[in-house]
Amino acid sequence: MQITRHPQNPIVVPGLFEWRKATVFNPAVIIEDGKFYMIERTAGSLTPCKNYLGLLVSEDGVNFTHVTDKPVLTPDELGFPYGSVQDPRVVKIDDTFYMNYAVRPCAMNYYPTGTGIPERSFPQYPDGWGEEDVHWRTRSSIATSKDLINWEFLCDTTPLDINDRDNILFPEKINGKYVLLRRPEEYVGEAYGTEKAAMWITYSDDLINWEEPKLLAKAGAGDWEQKKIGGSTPPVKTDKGWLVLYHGVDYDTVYRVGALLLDLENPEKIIARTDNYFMEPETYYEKFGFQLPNVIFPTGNVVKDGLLYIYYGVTDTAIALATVPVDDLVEYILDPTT
Ligand code: BMA
Repeated sequence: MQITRHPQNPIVVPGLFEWRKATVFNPAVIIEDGKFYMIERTAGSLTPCKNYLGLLVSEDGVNFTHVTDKPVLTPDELGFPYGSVQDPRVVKIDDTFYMNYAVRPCAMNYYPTGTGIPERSFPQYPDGWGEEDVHWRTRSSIATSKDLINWEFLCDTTPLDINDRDNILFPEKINGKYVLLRRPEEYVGEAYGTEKAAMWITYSDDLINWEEPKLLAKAGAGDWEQKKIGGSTPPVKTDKGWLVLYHGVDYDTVYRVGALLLDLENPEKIIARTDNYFMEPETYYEKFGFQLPNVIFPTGNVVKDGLLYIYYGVTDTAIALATVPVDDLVEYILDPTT
């Protein structure tokens, strides 16, 4: 199996507008009317690291330009004037776009060290912001749109008192229900059946009320999943099952990418899973960056002409593209010796 990194990588970089002059990363991507639309996570500064979402468009999936010079979603609009909106994932069901995103009600200050997770401090904010523990945790939510530009809050998909990100909707209902992946950070220990933060799955009739989640996939025995795993990209429907990319984090905070194949009718059933990662930080732009070294973090994937376009944040600094024939990746998950 051959993963091809695009020679123009990183294809989207910071700059141009105040709200994206420090970093851009972890984008959602969807094809609509034959064009590629990207929703980027951005920051204008690291102190505080307040993140916004911007919208870009491309004819070829490689060369992107902004649809608007303003963010399409800000923490302020969501009711968090000092917050941070992060890691969008977009699907379209019927005529509506649904975007999962993570929110930190208060943004932290980040001081990169060049060696791993940046040092952090907690800014002082007015009006009681930052006084409650939940203000510094990450919750996840869904917003809806008809045009990808105007977004409206729909619901929170996680309890507000835990850290829960990597929430990802399936692009269609299964057996009449909406299906969502989650990654509740605190659901670890004997009672939860997993020692490390894992991928969970949940269902809803109306997108508002979600069932108790069920454990879907735990961190495997491989060194690359030492700390935790989480879902990465919206599931892609293939003949052989739902293709889901996921990330694993090791003790050195290196982020790598593996994949799952889930049963089309019963997505709780894992048909196959890569024992090992199939992508890891290799190139300069994947290893060295402004924020966090050795991070590749896919959040968007689309299929065009049989090719899976994988869009991923690199070092929380820029956005890169890799492609692979979708059938080759599926065959690889089913049999890594192919
Ligand atoms: C994860 C998320 C991602 C980020 C990654 C590396 O926990 O916050 O958004 O890209 O860490 O910092």
